[in-house]
Amino acid sequence: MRNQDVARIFYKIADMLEIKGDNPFRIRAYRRAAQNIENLAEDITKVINQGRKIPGIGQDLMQKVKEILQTGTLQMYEELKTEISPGLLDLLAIPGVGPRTAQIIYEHYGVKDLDTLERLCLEHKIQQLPGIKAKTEKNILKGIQLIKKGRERRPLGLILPLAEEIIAILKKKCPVDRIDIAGSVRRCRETVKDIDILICSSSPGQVMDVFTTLPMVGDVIARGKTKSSIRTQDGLQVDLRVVEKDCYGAALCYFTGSKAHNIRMRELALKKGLKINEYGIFKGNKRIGGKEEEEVFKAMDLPYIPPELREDRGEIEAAMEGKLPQLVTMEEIKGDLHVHSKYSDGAGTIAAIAEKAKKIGLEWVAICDHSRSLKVAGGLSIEDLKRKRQEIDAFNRTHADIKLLCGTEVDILNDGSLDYPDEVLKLMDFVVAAIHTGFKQSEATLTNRIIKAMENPYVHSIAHPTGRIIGEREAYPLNLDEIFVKASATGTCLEINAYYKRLDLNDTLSQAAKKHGIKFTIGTDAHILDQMEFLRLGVFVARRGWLEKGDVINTMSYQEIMAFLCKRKTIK
Ligand code: DGT
Ligand code: CA
Repeated sequence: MRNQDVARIFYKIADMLEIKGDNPFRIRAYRRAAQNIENLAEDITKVINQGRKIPGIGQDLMQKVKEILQTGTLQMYEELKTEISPGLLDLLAIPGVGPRTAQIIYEHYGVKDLDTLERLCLEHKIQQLPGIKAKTEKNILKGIQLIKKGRERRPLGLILPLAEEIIAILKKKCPVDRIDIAGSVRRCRETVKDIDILICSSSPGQVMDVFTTLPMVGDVIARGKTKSSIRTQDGLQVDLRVVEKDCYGAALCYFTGSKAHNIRMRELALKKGLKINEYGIFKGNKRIGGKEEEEVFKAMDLPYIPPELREDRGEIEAAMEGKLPQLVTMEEIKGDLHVHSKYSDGAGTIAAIAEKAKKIGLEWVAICDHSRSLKVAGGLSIEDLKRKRQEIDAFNRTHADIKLLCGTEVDILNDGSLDYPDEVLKLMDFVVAAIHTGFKQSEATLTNRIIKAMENPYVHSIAHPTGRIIGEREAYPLNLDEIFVKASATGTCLEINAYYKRLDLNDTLSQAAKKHGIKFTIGTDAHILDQMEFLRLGVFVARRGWLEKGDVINTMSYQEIMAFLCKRKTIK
């Protein structure tokens, strides 16, 4: 149980007592206790076990804290909950709704869900209630929208730059010994709930001042000595924890998670007679380490496990057996295998794409435009494609420091045939085939379309194989086992599309595909130059999928990849 969980129970009790019209002093005592527990610099269990006092918490409340720690809840809290209707409790959970307002709304409308309350606010029915001002109604609406937004998980590609910006400002404006992003952002999950940051500084007060007044702050949720939380104007929560130097590694491990990984690590520690938590590694009461993250793994005779693997998907077992993968790195990536140019619906000229690729540090880039039947996306006629081939050849003759591959993202038509004949595909350095139509077809039809495309000797890879779009569209139905078997048999690669809303294949499917010996292509699917910077997101997916350098053909030099792609073309 974390300090925050204990505090939450006390806050709820205060709200419920207020609804019941209890003694204001008693209500205030619970709120103050909740605040103090939240701001406690140490684990509350430890403080209680050592018989120490917590400011603002007398004997009676102390007894209640102990009961929560022992049983996970409080009898009095459970009883109160039965006295107050759940609908009313739900209303209380909305920021901007205090106990009095909740009660008035509930009495008049008996509101049970957010959508109904939102509708009532929009119809200005709430401000017609006695004692509720127009401003309160507006705040409630804001609160509902925040809750709704907060329920969503957001794409990493949008959140990571924000997290990096916050880190940069903190580094610039405060004395910083160490600072790291933790949580799901550090593990590079495709979507995240919030941003967790750890910092070690000689001036924590200053850190909190800067953090709570960052330009992107919408609301300050809490400001404490060791932890503060803000919500950005966009409704995203960011938690910042100040950590002592000696605990930094242990805290970073703990707050990086995942929770499932942490639980397994703690179990393993117990077996070894050790205890690990966010404050360090302990043997009995003796602290034996925790300054560096590596120490935590070392204490358990494990090699360092990269954050992307910490999901309890076999990484601890692999570490024990010395079988952790040597994950592919961004530095090893030499090229991007899917960029659109002005020839189809991209914004950049061939030269501008090449320039951007050079800036990113790439050696080569494959320009893959849409094929002729995809008219909405400016699909190329065969003549245009031939013209593009000539322009790229001319470019390559005059440029030594960056090379272009002439590619196409060829449509897999409804019957599984391809949108260009083989004689045309043959002219390309790289062919990635994709489904852009007929998403509503049956699993068998969609699977067969992809299988047929893989049987074509000129198709090197399948673009965004499952078609899902994060937060917008589910994957279409496919028999992936069959697809993996076929990809492996034909030597067809599968794409990890690095566009922030696609990330398809995803991490777990890439891990499964790798077991079939399949190789991967990473492509940003960039339609504007800046989107080429999404490349690292594809690498994150690859890393979370346990892929190594040899699994991803983007790690090949220009000569190597040209040789590899040519070989594939002559298989059949
Ligand atoms: P998210 O925010 O849902 O995208 O995912 P996380 O993993 O960032 O989750 P979050 O922000 O709730 O917590 C950050 C880390 O703190 C989490 O990865 C592991 C650690 N943590 C949180 N709650 C617990 C817990 O109850 N037990 C343990 N062992 N670790 C926890
Ligand atoms: Ca998080």
